[in-house]
Amino acid sequence: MKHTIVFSVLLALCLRLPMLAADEAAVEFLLSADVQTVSEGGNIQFSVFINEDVTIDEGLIKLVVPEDIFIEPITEKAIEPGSDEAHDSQLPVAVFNFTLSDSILGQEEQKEFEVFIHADTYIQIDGVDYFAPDDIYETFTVIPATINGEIITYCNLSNSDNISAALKGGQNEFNMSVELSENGKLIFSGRKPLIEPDLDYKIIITGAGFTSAQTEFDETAQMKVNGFYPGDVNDDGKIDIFDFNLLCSYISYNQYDAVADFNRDNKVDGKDIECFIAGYNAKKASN
Ligand SMILES: [Ca+2]
Ligand SMILES: [Ca+2]
Repeated sequence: MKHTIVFSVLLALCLRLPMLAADEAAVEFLLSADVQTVSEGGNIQFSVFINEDVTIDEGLIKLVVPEDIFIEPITEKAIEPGSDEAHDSQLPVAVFNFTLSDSILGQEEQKEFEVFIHADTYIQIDGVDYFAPDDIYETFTVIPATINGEIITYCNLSNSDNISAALKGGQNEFNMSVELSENGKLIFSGRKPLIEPDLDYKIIITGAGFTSAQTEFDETAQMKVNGFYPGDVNDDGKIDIFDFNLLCSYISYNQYDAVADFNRDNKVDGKDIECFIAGYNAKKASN
């Protein structure tokens, strides 16, 4: 009797083993990211798939992520016993959403990272555990976050000479570049620095012949800077008769000075008077 039981157990094992081996060979774990390139402060999603149709009894899906680049990442998803989750190759067994810190790169222009499936990862199918190999990974590239916005100029400019933009928060000031877009809009842009949450940040625009302007930094909105008015020749923050007299004297003496060349066409002439009037009126309307 005892021998019969032992024999039966062995027979059962023999019948089962080849089947397990076949199954184990067939279950493959796959990892994919929704984007290949992500900005500092941006989001990236990783999905773990099984290559074929399975019903999972239970399991644990775990990732190995680079240190200090994601904000409070949750890297484990348990599939509770008795879940009986049906999956096919299109439906991920686990999805992980990560937010990148906004200060990963320092001065580097970009950097590549890898996320692995942790070797503790397993799924149980029909009572059998299938572990993930430890060499399944996905790469992604982090690039700097940038900020940009439009500077309203009240008259059409030929170039962006002698115009500066900066992002300022507390004692920190970061220079932005300023350029004219193809459709003639004046745009400031630059790399987004590490934003300290307890500081207020402003975009500040200055330029020869213009009143300086500033606007609250708001990365969630399309920023527009108003108040960069042409016409302040003597740089006292006002646009008045003194500026107009200076402008007229430059024109009548045929003299060039960048402070009176509001439209940046390298001439001081009637077009700058038009800019002056536009700036004067816009400033007056805003008061
Ligand atoms: Ca003035
Ligand atoms: Ca001009």
